[in-house]
Amino acid sequence: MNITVVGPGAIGSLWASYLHDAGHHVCLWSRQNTAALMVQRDDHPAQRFTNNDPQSLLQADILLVTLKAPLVEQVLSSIRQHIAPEAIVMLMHNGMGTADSVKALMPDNPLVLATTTHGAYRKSANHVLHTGQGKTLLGAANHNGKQCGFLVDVFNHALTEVAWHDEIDHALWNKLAINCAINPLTAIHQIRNGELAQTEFRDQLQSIINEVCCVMQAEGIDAVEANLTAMVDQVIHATSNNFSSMEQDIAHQRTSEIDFITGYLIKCANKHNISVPTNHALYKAIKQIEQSW
Ligand code: KPL
Repeated sequence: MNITVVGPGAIGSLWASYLHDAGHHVCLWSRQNTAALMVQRDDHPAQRFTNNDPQSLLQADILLVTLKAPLVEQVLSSIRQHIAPEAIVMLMHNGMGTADSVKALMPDNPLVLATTTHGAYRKSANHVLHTGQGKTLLGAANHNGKQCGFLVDVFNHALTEVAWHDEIDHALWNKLAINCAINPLTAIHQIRNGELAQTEFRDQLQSIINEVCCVMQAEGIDAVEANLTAMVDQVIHATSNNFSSMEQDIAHQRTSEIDFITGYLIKCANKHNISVPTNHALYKAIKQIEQSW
């Protein structure tokens, strides 16, 4: 298939490389202004990808959009004229809330949402490391997206394990719960994920999870606080040596995904008149840091 990866950061480069190895014709669309980009995955020979070619974009059967959430609307608006109306658009990023703007922008394109637990680390601009095996879930976000179950085979063939989720929102909410718990706290304190296991963070974490759980239930998600707590603890443990993406964004003075993680939670909480003071305080703290730059 013709696949264009829009926003080849760590996860995007990883998928580009595996999809290329699986025999697909993969191109990139990136902020780098060169006609080609080299990507090396782990110790494999570097692969050459066409970059920012409008003709290739027009021929894409699938757009794998791995941009960070705050960039999705802006970048897709800027390239919309080069996207065929039948091209499948797949969003894969932390946080929620971008699907509505993409639906408004490209109402006819099949829209698929994805969440992955694969670990990827960009050692340098052209070198990506696959740091942890994970699972990828795909699901439809609009009517045309429901016809895209075959993508499971396409993506599974490149990088297992991939599954289709009929209620992808449930999976995205569970990931949002993890990100609400881990990302702002590690960013504010500039600590590794594992440090959240210290007793000093226990009450705050519990309060974050309790608020997220109430909002999830109001959104019709079958959430149980004890299960969310166990899931967050498991991720803190499994990624204890990692710095979260928000910790890294704040450390490098880059705009974080807070509006699409805690910000999205707060929007939903407001809709249901649920008060979420702990998450609100974390949201404000991150915004204050970003505004101080
Ligand atoms: O998704 C993550 C992130 O850093 O954004 C977690 C799961 C917290 C791993 O670090």
